[in-house]
Amino acid sequence: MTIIVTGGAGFIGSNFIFHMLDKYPDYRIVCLDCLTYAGNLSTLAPVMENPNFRFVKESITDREAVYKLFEEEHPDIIVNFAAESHVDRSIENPEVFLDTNIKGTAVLMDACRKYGIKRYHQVSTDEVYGDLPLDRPDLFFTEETPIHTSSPYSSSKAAADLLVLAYHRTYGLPVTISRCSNNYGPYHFPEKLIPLMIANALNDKPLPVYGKGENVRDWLYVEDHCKAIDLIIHNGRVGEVYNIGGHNEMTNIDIVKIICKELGKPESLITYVEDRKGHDMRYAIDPTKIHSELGWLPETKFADGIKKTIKWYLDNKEWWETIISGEYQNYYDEMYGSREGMK
Ligand code: NAD
Ligand code: TDX
Repeated sequence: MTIIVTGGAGFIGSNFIFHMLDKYPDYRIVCLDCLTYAGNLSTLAPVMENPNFRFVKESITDREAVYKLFEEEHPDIIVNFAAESHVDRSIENPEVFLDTNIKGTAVLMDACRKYGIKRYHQVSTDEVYGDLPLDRPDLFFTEETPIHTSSPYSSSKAAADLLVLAYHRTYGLPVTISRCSNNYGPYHFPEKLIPLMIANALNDKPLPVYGKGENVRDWLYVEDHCKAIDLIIHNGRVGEVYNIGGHNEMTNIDIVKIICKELGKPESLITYVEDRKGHDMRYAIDPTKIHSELGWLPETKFADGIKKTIKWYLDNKEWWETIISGEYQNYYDEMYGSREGMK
């Protein structure tokens, strides 16, 4: 079995590669990643010497390079993690999101049509459903919830999902889609809420909470997401969408306070800043389908997962300190420097 994992030098893709190489020692895993600011080759250092692993530095938007890779590897399965993934960046500059997230998905599926494939799996997000109101805790996203996006990021992911379903109906491509809630865990890029707060708290820097911090996200430990995708590519029904989430809703402010407490840092570091434009209020997944069809359930409780995650950031300071000391600093200054409260 040969699996091409795109975006495998990023947060979830790298965790997925580790999971697959560990669980299936006879599988060949090929990582296709062009190493944007979010891709980090040092993350893959533990598997670089593994004879069942190959890294290829190309973009999923490069048709020639993608076709060449298919000719060389004859993959059975494609798992597409490669994407521009940060909502705030999409608000500043949508174009690259359209290019990678939509065109890149089409190029990969064209290669699947041309060379034949057992399964194309699209890693999508709960953000394609838009948001839920805070005063309706009885509402959850199901696979039938209409697509209703808020940001250029979620719109580009939704467009890709629609293309994937269209390639299934029009060309009979054997596809599956998973829509997961917010992940956390090792190798999470420090622009995202949890690692950003851990890094800032450790450096005694302000902790920028957007708006009132009352927005709700449904957090899932990254390993549980990887296990769900593993189940879907092996046992999921072709043409189907599977929601992934563990009923672990928390407000942003509660998350930041937990991080302060775990690190022994004062809550006075918390700084309320200008809100994200179009900020989604609440995400909450109903995972009934993946549970009843594939037997998936999350294994890591948030109380344990956040401790493991914080320990990982403490034990791997070099990984994130290298990131935040480089080009990322310009991004941080641009994104936060002008926000009231952070000047
Ligand atoms: P990430 O930003 O950490 O990693 C993205 C990876 O894709 C990087 O290694 C980057 O170099 C690579 N990449 C970007 N453009 C590329 C291109 N044109 N060609 C090849 N590689 C390219 O993202 P992540 O958080 O690991 O998310 C992975 C996937 O999961 C994304 O599709 C995202 O939409 C989805 N997702 C993420 C979350 C989350 O909470 N992080 C939740 C649900 C779904
Ligand atoms: O500095 C911050 N302050 C803050 O209050 C940052 C970076 C975020 N936030 C808030 C915004 C959100 O309500 O925290 C929440 C989480 O923000 P992000 O970590 O940027 O994640 P989110 O926007 O929820 O999107 C994530 O989950 C769905 C991923 O980045 C997406 O790729 C995924 O599809």
